[in-house]
Amino acid sequence: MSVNDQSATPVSPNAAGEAAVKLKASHPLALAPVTSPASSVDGFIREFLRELNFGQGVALSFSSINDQYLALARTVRHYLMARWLGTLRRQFETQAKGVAYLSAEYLLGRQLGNALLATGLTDIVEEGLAKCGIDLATLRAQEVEPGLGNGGLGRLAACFIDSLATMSVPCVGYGIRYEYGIFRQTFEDGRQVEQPDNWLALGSPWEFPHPEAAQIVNFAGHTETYEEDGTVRSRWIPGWSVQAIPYNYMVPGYQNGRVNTLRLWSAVATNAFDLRIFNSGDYAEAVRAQTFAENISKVLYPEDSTPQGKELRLQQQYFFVSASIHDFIDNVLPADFDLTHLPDRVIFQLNDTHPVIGVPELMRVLVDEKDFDWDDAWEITKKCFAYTCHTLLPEALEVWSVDLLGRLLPRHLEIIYRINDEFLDEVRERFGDDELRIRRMSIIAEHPERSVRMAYLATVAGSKVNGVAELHSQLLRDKVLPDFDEFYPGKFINVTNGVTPRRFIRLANPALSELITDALGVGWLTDLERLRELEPYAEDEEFKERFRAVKAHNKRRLSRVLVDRDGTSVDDDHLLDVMVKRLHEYKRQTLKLLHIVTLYDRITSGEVKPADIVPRTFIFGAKAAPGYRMAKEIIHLINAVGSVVNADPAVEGRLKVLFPPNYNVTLAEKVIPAADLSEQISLAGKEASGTGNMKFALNGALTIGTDDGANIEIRELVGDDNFFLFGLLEPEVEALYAKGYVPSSFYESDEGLHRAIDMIARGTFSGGDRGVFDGLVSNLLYDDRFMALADYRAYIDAQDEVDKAYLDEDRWTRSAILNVARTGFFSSDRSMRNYIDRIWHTPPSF
Ligand code: NBG
Repeated sequence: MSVNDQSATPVSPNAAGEAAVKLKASHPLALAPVTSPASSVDGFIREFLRELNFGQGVALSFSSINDQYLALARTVRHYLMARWLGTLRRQFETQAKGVAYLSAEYLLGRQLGNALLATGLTDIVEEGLAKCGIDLATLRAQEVEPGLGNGGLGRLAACFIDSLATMSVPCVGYGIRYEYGIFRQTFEDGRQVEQPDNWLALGSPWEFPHPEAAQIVNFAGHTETYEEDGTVRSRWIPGWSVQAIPYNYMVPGYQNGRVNTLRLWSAVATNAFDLRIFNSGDYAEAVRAQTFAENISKVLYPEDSTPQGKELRLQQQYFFVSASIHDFIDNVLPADFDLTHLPDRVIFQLNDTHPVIGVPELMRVLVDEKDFDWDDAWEITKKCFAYTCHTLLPEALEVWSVDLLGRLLPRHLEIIYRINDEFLDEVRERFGDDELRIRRMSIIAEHPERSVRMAYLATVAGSKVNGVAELHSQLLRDKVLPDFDEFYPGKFINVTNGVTPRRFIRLANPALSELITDALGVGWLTDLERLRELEPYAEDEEFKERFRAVKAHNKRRLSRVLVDRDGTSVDDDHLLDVMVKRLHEYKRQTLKLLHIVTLYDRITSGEVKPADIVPRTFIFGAKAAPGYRMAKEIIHLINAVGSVVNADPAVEGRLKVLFPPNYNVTLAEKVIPAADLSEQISLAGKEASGTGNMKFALNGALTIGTDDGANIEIRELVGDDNFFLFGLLEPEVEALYAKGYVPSSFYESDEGLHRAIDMIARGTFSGGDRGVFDGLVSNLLYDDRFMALADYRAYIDAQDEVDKAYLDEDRWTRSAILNVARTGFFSSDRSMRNYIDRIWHTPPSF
């Protein structure tokens, strides 16, 4: 069969032996091809050139890098296509229970490398392209990553769908196709400036729009009651609506022939909406309406862990959740499906509170549209949802004012009220008229304004509620939702987060992967606990030498990237000390800065000789929410300290501070494998889990960290000798708050701290201008909500221990190897197994 035949000819379902399933001719499954293109270098070249010539419309000799990248992406996706359609077909046939992962964010990272890895085509493609005179790495670098998430929460969703595909578990990821993802960060005079992230501008070869499968999503209007066969029913008369157009993305499993789907929704105006206005003759108004509708999926809110209660955000949430639930019912289930059995077919996993409006939406669909009795509908709904909480910060728990919710989604508010009434009746039945308890547990808060507590709604509706690390889950039960834990014994569980080893070890760190494979053989990438078998190699001189060579190689690779993008570099012989994560006060980038300033002070004051300091390069990577003033001041200070330190001959060759702008998944894949030291220094009890911490440990960095989030589990696994623990424990933090925390007392009593803060206040890093960092300094001295000053001395002492350990090269390498060997637990495959066994009950389907 020729190349052309293979990829272009639709095959009828009957010819493909699918007589058992009756599909409409228009059904997407009816077009499933049965073969993939040939997996040979020549076959690849033919396919690639065909895409370049006939898809992209250019000859090789005239093609740009972008042409080549797009043609390559389309060629690679052809290889996945048969598997994708096969997966969909089998899913439709078996009707096995699957996961519908509802997440407002997916921080995917680049797709090409992952698709090549999943198909096992990297070598063939590299060779084929080389024969055409093209360098694969250059084309990979051309890809703009889809930054459809802020940080850990969105990246976790991406890791989870990767694991589910790799484990052959049916899953559809549902989310929003933001036209602009997380902003592109630049610095001007050291200050963050946000630029729009126009990730779609050069083409988007990984997506498949399906306008024919659009859903209508309604908003506003009013509700009314009517009688039908003697029952009073409600209906919603919406005020306006938009269309949700699905864009499908392939989520390939790792070399297992499975491809799941990520379905992201894009908003456009409905025809009816336009027409009404067009007919009134107001063309400009009609165009405005279009823009209004399209605004819904225009931009990702750049807030991480601190949502603002903006109307457009609620619109986004309802938009994607409503479209997804309808999509599942209309397109994934067979036409005659009895929704009583919905819990046997799907579990909607709520990734934080953003999709919680899906609970009243499913109730509305069942009761108002499908004529279910309320109680029956509630029984179904409770079995169909589960909720993951990702935070402990009170300001991060979403609430929506009743006023706004009632205006935008009047029927949903009625439904929430009824859910709440019935829930509180149950509470009264159990605990009597304990009004304080009722007020505490009500889904509706009365102060400071009447509002809906989305986490409570999710807890009442969810079959399970999970936290994301042991400590977080425990605090969630004991501190955030203790009444609910008492009321629903067994509902709260822990599932510690994980990360995909495909992207964060195999793709990000090929040199380490090769070393591991040389030692263990293949198979560890889908069975990460096997890294344990590396333990004996921590004593093997040859292995240790090779391990060090891998780190050195990764540092040089990072250095080349930094030279290219920013004109900065990492010195080979420096300890590479890295803090990359969103900028947030609770994560305490300022504490890291105080350490740097202290080292700088030690040298410039003559307290220590430069030669006696372990040379370090510090790397920060962090975006601040554009409206978060203090976070932006901290960014400014990091850059200010960097400019002074990097230009001072007194510390040359000993200290260097780098802050590459626009930290994203692509940069993470270069920074993490090069790091020696991973900074995980949040105030104990504030970081729900962290996932960066896991990526560093798996790539052989040692952690300096507090007793917080998943750091605790990392330390338990790697052992105290291979982890630098410091700082207050969570109960000590609580006790200090209770006693009355006075940050200035730490400043007064610790000379090093005093000097460091004075240097900032005096203008050492702002050209002598004392005013520049006033706000930041007084915040530290008189508020310091996250107790950086209280932990300063312990942190500095722990860093001095780091220096000592680093000087003993043999000990350091041993610890680094043990970090890799003992952290296989943090594979997202393990997290997924926990969700499957304890929450979803969705076994692998084939
Ligand atoms: C974040 C937490 C992290 C955690 C990720 C993934 C939010 C609301 N939460 O600690 O801050 O690792 O979620 O669970 O973004």
